[in-house]
Amino acid sequence: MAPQDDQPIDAAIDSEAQRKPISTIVIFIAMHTEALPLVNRFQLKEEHDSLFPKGVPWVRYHGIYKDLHIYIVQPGKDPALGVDSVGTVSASLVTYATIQALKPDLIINAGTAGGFKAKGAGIGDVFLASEVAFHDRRIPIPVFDLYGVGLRQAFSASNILKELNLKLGKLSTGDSLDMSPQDEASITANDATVKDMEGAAVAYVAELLKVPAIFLKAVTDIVDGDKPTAEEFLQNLAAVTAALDETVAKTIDFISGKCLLEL
Ligand code: FMC
Repeated sequence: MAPQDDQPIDAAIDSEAQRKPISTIVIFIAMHTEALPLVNRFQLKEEHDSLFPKGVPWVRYHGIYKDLHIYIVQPGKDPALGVDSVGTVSASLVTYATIQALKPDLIINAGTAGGFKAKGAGIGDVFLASEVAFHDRRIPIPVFDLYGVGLRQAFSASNILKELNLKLGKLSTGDSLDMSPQDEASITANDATVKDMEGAAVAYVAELLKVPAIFLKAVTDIVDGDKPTAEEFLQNLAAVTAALDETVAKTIDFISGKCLLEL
């Protein structure tokens, strides 16, 4: 393991920042379906100012809830194909632009994920990620191999974990919904319980710019089950999104009035 990779991001955030009340939260969500219940719940309004470059499909909602500025950002629809811009490339771009523009105290990457029943995941479970890594960046050269895996600790939010009774698990990220045999071997090596397409990319940017990030992932499909992933994902998306919405809302309530140290 590369020395810089196992340093918890908490250590990179100065203690003064950890003690001041949290005031701005960015929630990065890849799919519109996942974001909509939260936009409605917190009565967030879409903002169309010049914070993001002109012409990009990125979407930003904002509102004030209790003492918090809440932003939900999405990569938006692919300009050519009209589908949500899921995956690591757009996730990292939007996370970068959002941090630069809004300087949030905390990033929450909320979304759906595939879960491994052998590791205790069931449909509708919401996991808090303890750490995140990539499973599709294979570079079999010493040290580059570790760079490819890109293991990073999530901000440790042990009180959120306890208070909301969430499951804790490792998250593995790749740019495919399905799982090739090579991906499977890397996911096993990553000891992951959940698998998504954005988490490790968000973690990379958050670490670069020293913003704490937590990852809330709701299980839409069982990767080591017998149903085809795409079918199971689409079938469960609406119901699981409701579970995710509940968890994110409770997380926001818990965060209100607290500082990073208290999470
Ligand atoms: N594998 C990878 N990603 C996902 C998944 C799975 N079994 N289920 N749900 C997801 C998430 C990804 O992060 C994407 O944003 C979206 O849902 C699927 O395109």
